[in-house]
Amino acid sequence: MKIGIVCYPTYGGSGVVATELGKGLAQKGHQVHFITYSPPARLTGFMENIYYHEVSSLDYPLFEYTPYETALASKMVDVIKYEKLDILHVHYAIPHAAVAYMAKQILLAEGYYIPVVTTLHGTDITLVGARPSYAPVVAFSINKSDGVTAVSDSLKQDTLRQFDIKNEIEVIPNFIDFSRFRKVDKDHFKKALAPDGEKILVHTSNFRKVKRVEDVVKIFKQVYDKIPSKLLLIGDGPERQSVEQTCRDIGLCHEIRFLGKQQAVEELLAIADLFLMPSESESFGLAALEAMACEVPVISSDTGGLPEVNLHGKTGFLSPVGDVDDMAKNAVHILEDEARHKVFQKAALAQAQRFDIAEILPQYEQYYEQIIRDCVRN
Ligand code: GMT
Repeated sequence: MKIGIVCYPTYGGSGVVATELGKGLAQKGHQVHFITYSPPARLTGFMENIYYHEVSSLDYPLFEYTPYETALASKMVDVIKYEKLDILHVHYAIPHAAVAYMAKQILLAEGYYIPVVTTLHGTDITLVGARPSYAPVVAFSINKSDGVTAVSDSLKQDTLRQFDIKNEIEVIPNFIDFSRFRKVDKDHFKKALAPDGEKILVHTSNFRKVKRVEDVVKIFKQVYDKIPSKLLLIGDGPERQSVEQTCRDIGLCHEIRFLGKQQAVEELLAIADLFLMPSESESFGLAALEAMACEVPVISSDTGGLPEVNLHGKTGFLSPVGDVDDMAKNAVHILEDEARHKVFQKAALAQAQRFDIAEILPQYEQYYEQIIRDCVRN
C-alpha cells in the first residue's frame, strides 16, 4: 500500500506512535509518506520505503497567524495526487482531521477519492477538542473520516460521551518495539548515577500541567525518606521551572536530576527501578508502556486508559489522581522487597508483550484494507 501519514513531528506521544507505525509499515514493504512541518523526532537516518514531505507555510506581514492549515491541505493534495496514495492516515484530530477533509474535497472535485483514517490520541478529545472553539470542527471531521481509531477503550468512550459521533470507532492500542525497548545490562551506568545502590525512580513527560510533575517530586520525597533513592526527570516543558522550585523548596536538588529531552530513553529505563506517572488525564500512557517493556513497574494514577496498560497490584499500582500518599506508599511497597520487586518486573514485561508492535501493526494493515474496500464499494 501507499500510505500518507500526518502527525505532529515533536516529542509528543501521538507523533511517536505515528512515526513508529510508519517505520514498521515501511519495514513490511509498504510505501510510507510522512507529511509534517519538520522531520518527526523519531525519524532518524535513511530508511527504505520512507518519504518525507515538508509543509512550509509562508509568512506574510498581513497574517497575524500563519495559515498552516492551508499549506498542509495543499501539501496533502499534492502528495496524494502525485504519489498516488491509497490511504491517508492522520494522527491527532486537531487540525489534521479537518485539514484532511478539505484535501479530500479538493481531490474529489478532480475525481480522485482518498480514504482518510483519523487516529484520536487523547488531548485532542479530552482537553483541547472539548473546548467550544474547537468542538464543532472536531466532531464534524471525526464524522467525515472514512475510518476512526482510538488508542484505548477509555478514549473511545470519552469521544462518544463528548461528541455526537455517528462513525464506528475502532480501538487499536499503542504498541512497543521490543528491538528497542528491552532490559539491557547497563550496570556501569547505574553505578555512576546511584553509586551506593540507591533505587532509581524515573518520570518522562512533556512537563505540561496535565502530567502533574509536582506530584512526581512529592511522591519521591516520601519514598526518599524511607529508601535511599534518586529521581531522574526526563523531558521538558512549561512546568519545568516550577518543578525545579519545588525540588529546591524540599531541599532535594542533589538527589533529583533534570535530564531534559532525551533520544535514547531506553538506556535510562534500563537502569530504572520504578516509573512514576501521576497524570491528571492520560488516554493511554505510552511512556508507561515503554517503561514496562524495560521491566520497570509503574506507579500511576487511575485516569483514562491507564488501567488498560498498568494492572493494579500486578504491573504496578493505580491510585486516584492527586493521591500522593497512596502512590508513595505503593512505591515503597514495591521497592522495599527485592523478591516482590522482581515479581512486579516480570508482570510488567508480560503485560507489555501484549502490545508488541508485531501484534498491533497487522491490525492497522487490516483496518486500512477494510476502509479502502468499503470506500470502493460505496
Ligand atoms: O501526553 C501528551 O501530552 C502528548 C499526547 C500527544 O498527543 O502527543 O499524548 C497522548 O497520546 C499518546 C499516544 O497515543 C498517549 O499515550 C497519551 O496518553 C496521550 N496523552 C494524554 O491523553 C494526556
